[in-house]
Amino acid sequence: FEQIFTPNPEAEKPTPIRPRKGVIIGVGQVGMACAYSLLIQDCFDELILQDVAKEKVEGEVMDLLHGMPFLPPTELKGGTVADEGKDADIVIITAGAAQKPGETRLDLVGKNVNIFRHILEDVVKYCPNSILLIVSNPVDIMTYVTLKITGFSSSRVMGSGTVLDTARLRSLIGKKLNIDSRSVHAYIMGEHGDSEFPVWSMANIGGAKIIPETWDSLSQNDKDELDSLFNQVRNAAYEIIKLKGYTSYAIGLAVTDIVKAIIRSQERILTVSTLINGLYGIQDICLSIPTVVNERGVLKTVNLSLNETEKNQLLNSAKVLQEVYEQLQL
Ligand code: 6V0
Repeated sequence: FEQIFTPNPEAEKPTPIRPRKGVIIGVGQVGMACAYSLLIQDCFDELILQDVAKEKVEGEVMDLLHGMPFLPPTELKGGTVADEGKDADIVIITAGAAQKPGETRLDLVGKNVNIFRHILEDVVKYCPNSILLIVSNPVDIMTYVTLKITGFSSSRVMGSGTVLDTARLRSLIGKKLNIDSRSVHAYIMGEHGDSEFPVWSMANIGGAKIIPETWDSLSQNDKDELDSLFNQVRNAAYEIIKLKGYTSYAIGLAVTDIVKAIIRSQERILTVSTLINGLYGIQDICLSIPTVVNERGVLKTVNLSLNETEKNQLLNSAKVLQEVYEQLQL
């Protein structure tokens, strides 16, 4: 192809502006939904796909490369953190066993801890300054495991936590009230799993509280409707897995939102899973609390005035996770 261009002999070496480099480890359903979303939203200059299934990586890279003329440029390659992915800014881990119909997220712990041990050794060695974004389930446990194995500062290790569940809740409320879900402000906090809970006391639409006074002051009909919305959120993964075998698109978009908050230093408030030490009396547990995320990673958590029920729900999530930690041998 030499005849296509006339090189400028005086062209200097590329300027030292560092390209923004990301690695996705695990290119199954979730990893590829993340890759696609990250590419179309122009998040990285370089994106590396890593998986033990080498042929799958090769096929996925080929498939996506053929779409690059339709997209902003990203250098997309297969590789590992030890070669093409060395010194990445963000390493996203979606590798591991996924839930099968009927399995809870906590059922996956043993399998995924072993996979993580193997993966993290190289991450520490070759990407020592990266921010780690954990997606594999059970995500709060895997975030904690990652912190312990890597010894990274807690600002540089976060899990996707309840970012997806929060989006599910906002989307369902928006649909019910016929309001753009971006104008619905509501959080799911706690474990990304069965003990998660909605922070109804703070939920509002354009400043109007969904619960104007207390839960007890609501009519039974309203209570039932809110309970039903939350149950749809909590059971969403089970439902989707039953119907299509896995969940992918929404988590891909959620991960992209977190990556943008980091790479563009947006100071977004997101319910990522982070290490909590002291807040609400919780010690040494990773779970989701609204958190400010920027280029440094986890910058600070938002102090919400939770009501008694919500505080107890948060403590219950912490207890559920603590019980799993006690069985882990790290
Ligand atoms: P999948 O489609 O089975 O993909 C998993 C991939 O991991 C496969 O391609 C494997 O080859 C790969 N893998 C396994 N071991 C390694 C290793 N040592 N190094 C590199 N790659 C490896 O699963 P799927 O993509 O559906 O799910 C991945 C994980 O994401 C599971 O743990 C899910 O439970 C979890 N999810 C988390 C969500 C969240 O909100 N945090 C949402 C959805 C799924």
